[in-house]
Amino acid sequence: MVKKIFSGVQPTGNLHLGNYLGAIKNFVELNNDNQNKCVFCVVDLHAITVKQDPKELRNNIRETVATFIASGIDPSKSIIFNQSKVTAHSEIAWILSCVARMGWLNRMTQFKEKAGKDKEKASVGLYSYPILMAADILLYDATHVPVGDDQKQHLELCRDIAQKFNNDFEVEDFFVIPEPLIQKEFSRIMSLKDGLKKMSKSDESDLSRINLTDTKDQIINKIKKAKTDSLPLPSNVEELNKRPEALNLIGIYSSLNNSSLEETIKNFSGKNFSDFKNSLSQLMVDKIDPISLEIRKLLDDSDYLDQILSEGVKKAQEIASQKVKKIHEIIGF
Ligand code: AQP
Repeated sequence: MVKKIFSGVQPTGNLHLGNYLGAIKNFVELNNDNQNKCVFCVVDLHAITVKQDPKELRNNIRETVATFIASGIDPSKSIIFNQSKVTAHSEIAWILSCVARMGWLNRMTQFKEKAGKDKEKASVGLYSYPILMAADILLYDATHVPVGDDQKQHLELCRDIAQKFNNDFEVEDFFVIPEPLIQKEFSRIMSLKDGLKKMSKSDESDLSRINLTDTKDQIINKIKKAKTDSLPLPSNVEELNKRPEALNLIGIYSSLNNSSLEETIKNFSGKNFSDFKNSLSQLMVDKIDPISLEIRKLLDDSDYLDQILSEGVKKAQEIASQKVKKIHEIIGF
C-alpha cells in the first residue's frame, strides 16, 4: 500500500533530541521507503501562536529545513515546504473550525499546559492550533502522520473533524482518516533536568535538552550534568519504570542505538551512572555530531535552503489547491 505521509515541525529554534527521536528520525525512515509519498512541512503558522521575533523566525525556518536534510531527508524524494506560503492551510483551517466543536478543543491538554495558569492571556491561535493541524494533514490526504507521543491527542481530534465533515456533508471517504505513526518503544523524550517533564524547545534551561546544533563538548557536558538518582542501574523494566530519570536516559540510549530497553538494561544493569553516562555521551556524539556539523554547513548556503522551500511550495500548492476546489464544491461556495 502506498502510504501518504504528512508531518510538520515548528520553526521555533532549539530543535532538540526529542524532536529528532520522536519525529524526525521516523521521517527519515519513511522518506527512505520509495513506496511512500512524503510531505514535510515547516509549520511557521503554528509557530506564531506564541510571540516570535521576525528575524529569528526567518532564520529558524531555514534551520528547520537544514535539520531535515542533515538528518537524512532527501528533498528530491519528499516535499519540504513552509506552511505560510500555501494559503490553503489557513483557509481550510477556518472551514474546519466551523466543523470542530468547542467541547472537543476544551479537552486538549497541550493548550492547558502551554497556556498555563493565565489562559485568558493566551492567543486564540494557541487554542485553535489543533484545527490548523487538522487542515495541514487533511489537505494532503495523508494516510499516516509520524509524530511524537505528545501530539497523539491532536491527531485524534483531526480524525474526529474529518469524520464529522464527511458525515455532515454526506461525502463518505472525502477526507482520509489518518493514522498516527508513533514510535512504539520510547515515544516521549523527557527533560535532562526532570524526568517527568517533556524535553522542550521553550524550557528556560539549555541544560534540559540536547539541541541538534550542540557541539561535542556541549553534549558531553549536558549528559554529565543530567539528573539521575543515587541507585545503580536497574536489572529489569519494572524497576526502571519507577525511576523517571533512569528511564529517560536508558530510553534515549536505546532509541539512539536502535535497541530495546531490555537489551540496554542487560548491558548496564548494576553499573553506576557515571559509567553509563560515558557510554551514552559517546553514542550521542557519534549520532548527533554529524547532524550538527551538517546543519551548520547547510546554514551557510541559505540560497540552497530557500530553493528547496520554493520548489516544495510549488508542489504542495498543486496538491492543496485541488483539494480546496473540491471542498468549495462540497460546501456550496
Ligand atoms: N520531548 C519530545 N519527545 C518526543 N517527541 C517530541 N516532539 C516534540 N517534543 C518531543 C515531537 O517533535 C515534533 C515537532 O514538534 P514541534 O516543533 O511541532 O512542537 P512541540 O511538540 O511543541 O515541540 P516542543 O519542543 O515541545 O516545543 P515547545 O517548547 O515550543 O512546546 C512533533 O511530532 C512532536 O510530537
